[in-house]
Amino acid sequence: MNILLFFDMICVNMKVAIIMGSDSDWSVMKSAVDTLRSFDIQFDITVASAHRTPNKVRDYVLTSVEAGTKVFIAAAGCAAHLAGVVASYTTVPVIGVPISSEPFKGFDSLMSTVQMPPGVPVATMAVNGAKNAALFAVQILAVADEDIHKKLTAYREKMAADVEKKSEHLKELVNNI
Ligand code: RP5
Repeated sequence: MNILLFFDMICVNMKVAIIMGSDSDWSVMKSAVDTLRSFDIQFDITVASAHRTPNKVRDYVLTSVEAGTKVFIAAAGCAAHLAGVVASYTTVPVIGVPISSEPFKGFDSLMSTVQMPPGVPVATMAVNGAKNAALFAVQILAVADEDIHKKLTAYREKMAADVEKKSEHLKELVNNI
C-alpha cells in the first residue's frame, strides 16, 4: 500500500486510530466508535490483519503516528496478535480488544493479546471490551487536554447519578411487592 495514499486517508487532527483484524469485528467495535463520538474525539478506523496483511498494519501504524495519533485501539479475534504487532511499531500507547470467537469464546484472543513479552506492553481490555477501550483512550487523551478531562468527569458523575436512580427505583419496586 502506498504511504501517500494513507496520508490522504488519515485525518490530520485524528487522535485515535482503530484497527480491526477483520470487518467481522465491527459488531463489537461499533460501541468504541459510538463512545469516541460521544466525547467528540476524532478517530480513523481501518481493517488490517497481523497475519493476512502484515505490510498494511506496518504502513498504517507508521503513517498514523506521523499524522499525530495519540492512542491506538487494536481489536482482533482467534490468534489475536494484532495489538502486539501494532505495539511493536510504535511507542504510542496501544489498547487491545480481544474479540470473542469460536471455538474458545475469546479466551484464545485474550491470551494472545494480554501475554505480551516484557518491554512491549499492550493495555488489554476484557473480551469484547470495546466501550472500555474507547473510554481508556479518552482517559489517556484527558491527561493533556482539559476539555476532554471535563467531559470525562461529567461522564463519571452522570454514571454515578444513574446508579443512584436505579437504586431508588429498585427500592420502590421492593416496597411495592
Ligand atoms: C481475526 O480473525 C479477526 O480479527 C477476526 O476476529 C477473526 C476472524 O476473521 P474473519 O475470518 O471473520 O475475517 O484476525
